[in-house]
Amino acid sequence: MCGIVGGVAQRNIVPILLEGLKRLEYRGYDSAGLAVINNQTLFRKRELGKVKGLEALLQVDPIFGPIGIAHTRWATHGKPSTENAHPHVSSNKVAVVHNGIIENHEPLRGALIDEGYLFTSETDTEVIVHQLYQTMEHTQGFLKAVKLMVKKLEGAYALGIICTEEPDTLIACRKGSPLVIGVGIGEYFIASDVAALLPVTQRFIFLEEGDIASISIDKLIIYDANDEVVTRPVKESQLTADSVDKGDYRHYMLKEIYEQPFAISQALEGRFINNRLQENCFGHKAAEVFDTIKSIQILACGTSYHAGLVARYWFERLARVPCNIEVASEFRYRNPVLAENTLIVTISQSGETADTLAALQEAKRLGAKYSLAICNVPESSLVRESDLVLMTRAGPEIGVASTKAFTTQLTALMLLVIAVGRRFELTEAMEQKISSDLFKLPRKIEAVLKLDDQIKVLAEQFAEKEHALFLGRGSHYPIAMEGALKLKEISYIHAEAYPAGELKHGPLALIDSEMPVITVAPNNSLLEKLKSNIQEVSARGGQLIVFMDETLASAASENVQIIKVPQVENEISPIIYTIPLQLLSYYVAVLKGTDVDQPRNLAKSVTVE
Ligand code: HGA
Repeated sequence: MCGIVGGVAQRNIVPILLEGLKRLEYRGYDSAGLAVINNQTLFRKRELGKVKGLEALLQVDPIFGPIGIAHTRWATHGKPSTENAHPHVSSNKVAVVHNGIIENHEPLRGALIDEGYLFTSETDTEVIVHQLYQTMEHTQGFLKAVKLMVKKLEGAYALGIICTEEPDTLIACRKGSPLVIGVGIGEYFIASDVAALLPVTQRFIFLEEGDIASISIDKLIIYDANDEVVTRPVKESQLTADSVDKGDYRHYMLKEIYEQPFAISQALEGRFINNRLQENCFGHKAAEVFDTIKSIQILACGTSYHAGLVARYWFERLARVPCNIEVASEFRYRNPVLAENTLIVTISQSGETADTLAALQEAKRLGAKYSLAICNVPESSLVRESDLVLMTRAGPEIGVASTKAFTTQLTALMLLVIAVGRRFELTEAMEQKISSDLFKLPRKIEAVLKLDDQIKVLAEQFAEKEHALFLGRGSHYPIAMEGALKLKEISYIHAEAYPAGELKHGPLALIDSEMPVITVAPNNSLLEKLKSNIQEVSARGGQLIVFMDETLASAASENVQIIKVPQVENEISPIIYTIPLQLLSYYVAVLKGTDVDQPRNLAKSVTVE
């Protein structure tokens, strides 16, 4: 998604802006640009493609200035092009960078065109800058004009704005899209996430909904949604500039796959005493909420949705807790019926996923009394808007294709199953068993990661394929879905997942010798059923790759390859079987030469609807 960086400094801001943009590249984008003011004159550079293209442009034709704004754009309105790249300007006096969508851009644009404003892009963003310029013509002062202008905007925005008439002031606005202020020494910066600013500060102010900040070198004033001056706390980030480095790994994704043993141990750290889960890890109101609830409604998107699907199996099978799950973007417009005393559980890596946030709002509108967020970013909107929270503690995840965020979400969800399940049919003995299994996870994952070389070889069979099927049963069906999503996301191979029992109801027609069928086959009560499904594929000449428990007798044949997965306890097995599928999609993508960490068309933190 779009990334914003900006700042007012006692030095040339351009290198800080460029470094910030590079640190936001992981979010996914199609073009980049920046604007600075120097001696009351606005200078702007924009380029289609990567930040390094913009950097090259600046080397040939440099610009300088102590105040500026910069942007990586992920197009929503208007194709990726230099003309549509931000910042957008009006009369070469005002410049704006924007993250979000202005829903009423069409009527605003029409009215501005009637007044003679010339539009040079297809974006919704350009209306903001002309609307501001138009307001300034009738208003005293930059800040006052911004306050009046935003009242005309419908939709979501984070904005960074500079203006030659007040060349020492940067204005930042937040409504529906995240924005932070970095507090330097005699300098201030803004960004859509803290990662952009870590080389210049670790002190951050998180703007809240409706905030407008007026920022100059020696003064920061924040106005809240009611136009009252407010003081927002300055928070110290634990992250350092190195936290988001690739280290010796070729891609962030591979680094993050290998970080999973540590990430999961962090997710468990300090949350148990003698194999008993301490419920206060969900927040001080946890016991009161869990005592009241009668069912669970999970809301999430993408990979987080798959984590939720696994959790539904766990909630119902292990603890008999009624559990529903729905894709957030469907839930929010479906006008669903919520049973009384339902706990809304949202799952999002960034905590800024626009659809999930909106679905939570919708659930509250429908009368949901309690909400709980499973999230990786403590300062995020989702965390702020939920009654209870369980942080996944995965650490920064930079690869667009989620890996460690997913397995830590699953770990966190299992903790929730224990906490809620105690009030239903999860016995203390079961809790003890699950807890001790969870603590074995880091070692087990280390063992699974040793399959790396074998999977690298396996990946060679996929590089020329156009389609693949993934099969699983029970709580491993969502793992097959996640495997298919990973392969799609980074290798662009069309992949679909089916519950293995569904195969004969249609997808079996696709099977031929060109179709790889990846099957997740742990040693559980569904194994015999799954074996029959494997036979159905094999009998029709399908190419089977079966990830199977090492303790099982293998039945490899000409068209059935077996990859032995270290033996694992039943309940945590979905977490384990995720790992080889992550490695498979990674190595296929590397062989295909795709942009593994920033796959085409995708964004990391999906902050638009
Ligand atoms: N609507 C703007 C900004 C898009 C955005 O926020 N993407 O994450 C545009 O299309 O330029």
